[in-house]
Amino acid sequence: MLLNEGQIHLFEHWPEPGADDDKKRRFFDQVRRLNSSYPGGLVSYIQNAKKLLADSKAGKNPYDGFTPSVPSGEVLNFGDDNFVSLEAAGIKEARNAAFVLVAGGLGERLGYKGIKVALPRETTAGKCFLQHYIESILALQEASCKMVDDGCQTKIPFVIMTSDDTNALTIKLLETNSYFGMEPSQVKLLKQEKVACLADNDAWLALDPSDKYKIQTKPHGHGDVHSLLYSSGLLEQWKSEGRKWVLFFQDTNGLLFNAIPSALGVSATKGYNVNSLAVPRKAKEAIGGITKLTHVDGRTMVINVEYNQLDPLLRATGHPDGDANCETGYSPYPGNINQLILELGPYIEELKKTHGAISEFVNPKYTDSTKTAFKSSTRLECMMQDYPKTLPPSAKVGFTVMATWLAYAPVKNNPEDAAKVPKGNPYHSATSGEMAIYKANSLILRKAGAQIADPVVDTFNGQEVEVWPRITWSPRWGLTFKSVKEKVHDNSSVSQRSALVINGQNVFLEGLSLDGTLIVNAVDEAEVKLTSHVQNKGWTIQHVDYKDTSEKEEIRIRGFKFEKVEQLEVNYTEPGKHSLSA
Ligand code: UGB
Repeated sequence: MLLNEGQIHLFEHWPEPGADDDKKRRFFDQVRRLNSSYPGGLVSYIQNAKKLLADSKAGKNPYDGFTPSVPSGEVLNFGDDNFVSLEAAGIKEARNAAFVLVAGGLGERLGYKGIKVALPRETTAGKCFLQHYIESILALQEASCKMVDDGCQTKIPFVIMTSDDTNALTIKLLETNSYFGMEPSQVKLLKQEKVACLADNDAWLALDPSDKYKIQTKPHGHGDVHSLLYSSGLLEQWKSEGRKWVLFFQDTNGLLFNAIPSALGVSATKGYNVNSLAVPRKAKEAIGGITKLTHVDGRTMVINVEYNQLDPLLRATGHPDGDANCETGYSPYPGNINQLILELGPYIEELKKTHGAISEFVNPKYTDSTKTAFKSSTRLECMMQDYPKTLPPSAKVGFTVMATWLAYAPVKNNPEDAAKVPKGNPYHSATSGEMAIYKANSLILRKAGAQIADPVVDTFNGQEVEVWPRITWSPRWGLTFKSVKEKVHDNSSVSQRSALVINGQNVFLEGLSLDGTLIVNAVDEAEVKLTSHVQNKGWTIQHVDYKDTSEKEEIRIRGFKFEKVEQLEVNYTEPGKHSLSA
């Protein structure tokens, strides 16, 4: 098969039969794996590569014939009546959902050595992203079951797509933390395989420079999640259990679950087969733009145009300024945050046709303008948000826009690159990712009626950010705006230098006036009212330089740490009514 596809170079250096037999077997083991993990096998891979490489050499625009325009979608305003009723609709549906986290990427832009889901979401409570995601799914499960009140025993399935780069560390993180409270049977890991690298325009497979019996491989992209789900049989299993929705999300967005209930509510009430979450996008921001594409033949689709392609597409279609902000100060194209909600039934029907194969692209770096040689080997890639590209025009494809402060704060850029981001554009760093949690929680409490002090501005690792009071809570406390509002009363206040951690479901802010650090831990059966003035020296923020190797990497990348000078920590372990008074 390899010879038929013009790959004789793979064998040219082989010695006579009998020599290097173990290495030759190992080579074919790898070939077998590469063949079975790609829809259509290696023959398809090589043929697709030849076509895409020829198109790339010819400078063919993948959007040839398409004109972009600004699509219209659902725009939600946090906390208004529509938002609250959509959240309620979403919570009701959550028991029929399954969650899929794509976490196969190494996060090269962040330069962090471990897996990104093990990073702290914020360092006040110190929980990692994976813990927060699992606790959020469990909170949704509990709230959804309570809402239908039929003694529901449903367990929301949680799939994590890993890769060779992340699989072992993800398993270790789950096992050493008892799956963060989730039943291990609820969690399934699907490992994506890398794909073969391509050495030239003829799609010759590249050999590993350090091992001539090994084909060099690189990641194929998050689009693999569809074929893996299809071949795992999980989709059919979920359908037989009566599930209706599959929610996809990425590794480091600590705000995402603020947006899940209402977005799921939009999917359910609008009957969307595909619903993408979006936020207002700054021109040149490294997130795709959701765009309506109209072909000369009349076809239209609403789809993500990736950040590196939006500018050339706009310039080629009569927008000389390319990817630019409009009078609102934002790009007119909403920013894709790669949180997709797919309706399970139509998703399965589509995958039966495609087997989960997603439209691919290739991005070779050529040595010169003749485009005859590559600087280094390349490979085909695919993106999960390209799923709607193969859908028929009858498919209901929509999107939901929410405020960035509420829904999107990824951790992707290392401190040096973040500091170079154009002024006014988001940093997408560990610093901004953590500060965004405090801002969102402060604004949510404000909207619920509490008096939360204004932020101060400070600079960490060269990034100027707003520092709000360090307020954080477990997902079971504040899953929806309604649940927060029920627990917060007007006369509570938190000063700017304060930190407040709430772990417990029935903790009420009733006249709390906090100036310092307060940590409240309460069992479910305890009903705790925070009614008094709490004052102490609290936790101060210390600057940390990212080059300071005496600090842990997860601290260095955020540029600050807390000095825990004084705090009040209260633990309510007994059922009944309690109140924290002076
Ligand atoms: N990922 C995998 O699981 N496997 C892979 O092979 C590669 C990645 P990046 P990217 O919302 O912020 C995406 O690298 O691809 C996982 C959208 O394409 O962080 O540059 C990886 O672990 C873009 O349109 O992002 O950009 C991570 O969880 C925009 O929406 C996820 O895939 C942008 O994200 C994303 O990988 C965004």
